[in-house]
Amino acid sequence: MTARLKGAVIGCGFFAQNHLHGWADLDDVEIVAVCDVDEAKARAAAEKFGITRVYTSAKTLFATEALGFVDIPTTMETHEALAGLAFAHGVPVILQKPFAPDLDACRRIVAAAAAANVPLMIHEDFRFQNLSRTVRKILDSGELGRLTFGRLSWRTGIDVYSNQPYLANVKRFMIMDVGIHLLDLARFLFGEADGVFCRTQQIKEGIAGEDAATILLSHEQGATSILDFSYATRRDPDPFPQTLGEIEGTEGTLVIGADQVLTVHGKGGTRRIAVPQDGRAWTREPWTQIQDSVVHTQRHFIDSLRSGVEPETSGRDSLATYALLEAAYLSAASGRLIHPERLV
Ligand code: NAD
Ligand code: 89V
Repeated sequence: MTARLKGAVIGCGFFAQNHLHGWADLDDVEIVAVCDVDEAKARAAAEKFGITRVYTSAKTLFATEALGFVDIPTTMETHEALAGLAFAHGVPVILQKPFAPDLDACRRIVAAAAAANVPLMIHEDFRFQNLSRTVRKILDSGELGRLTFGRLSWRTGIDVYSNQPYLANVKRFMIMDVGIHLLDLARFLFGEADGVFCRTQQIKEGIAGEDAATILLSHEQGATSILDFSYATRRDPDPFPQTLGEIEGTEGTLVIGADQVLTVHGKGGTRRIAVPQDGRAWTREPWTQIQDSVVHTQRHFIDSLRSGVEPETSGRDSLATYALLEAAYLSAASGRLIHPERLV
């Protein structure tokens, strides 16, 4: 049997609970320690997941433990310092999205990982959803022909502020929180983009940033895509957290409908595909789709460490996603079409 890879989790807050469940589902991984500056959160996680060692200082964690990797599901302003500590100890890192507050910080983290020769992956999970992988397979089959158009739509009215109160106070809110997932998914499905136009809106009163945005991308291989996303949409049923949309090619169309149902229309006719969920014991609606994808993201990270192959959403690769994010904010501020830096 393959030896279990020993890891630690730094940050035991809201979303880390999914990470801890996910690691527990991987037979070839063992989380040997947790760390949180809030000791009560670290202790609660350790107790719930049967983890023996608890730290309130990442410095002490790295000085004490021999780790095969570290998972950092903290918010982005802590990432550069925490990842830097891991690199100094030669420990591979998986960092939750958003990568860092701006592209320069992302670049510094990627450069530090490269200088230390330590693997770095961004936990960008939308592309690892069962739905996204099924769509990618259909595109790879060539059934739709050459892609001409795509729309990815993510609109909800859920009260995101109760689970993640810090989102009410951030100036760069919706593109950073959800747009980043769709920008990565657009790269995954339609390829790299060389033009970005964006309009943002602040619909809810009293928050610091935008809570809705629409982005138009021109892709190098010829398709146009539209990404529209909102936390201020009143809809019944509320599709949270599903990405809906459609993809058109010269030979057919794929519609991403509610409840993970795809309708594929091609030369051979029309068919419906119901994309299954994993059926894990700990996942709960409406979060199942995202919770499943957390485990797939973790699996990909561990497989890439074991094989020595750069992960899909490595730090280096993710620079291209963050270049699109910066271009979207610049476009929204200037009203202009922006040509982002080609970073991968
Ligand atoms: P949170 O505030 O609930 O949790 C962060 C935890 O990190 C807190 O417990 C905090 O005490 C701890 N922490 C902060 N600095 C630390 C340090 N230096 N050392 C140790 N612990 C430290 O945040 P959250 O809502 O769980 O969000 C975390 C990240 O997850 C965010 O970046 C968010 O965007 C992302 N997120 C991703 C998804 C997804 O689908 N991929 C969903 C929700 C949240
Ligand atoms: O990814 C996030 O941070 C969350 C979401 C609801 C999209 O999972 O806000």
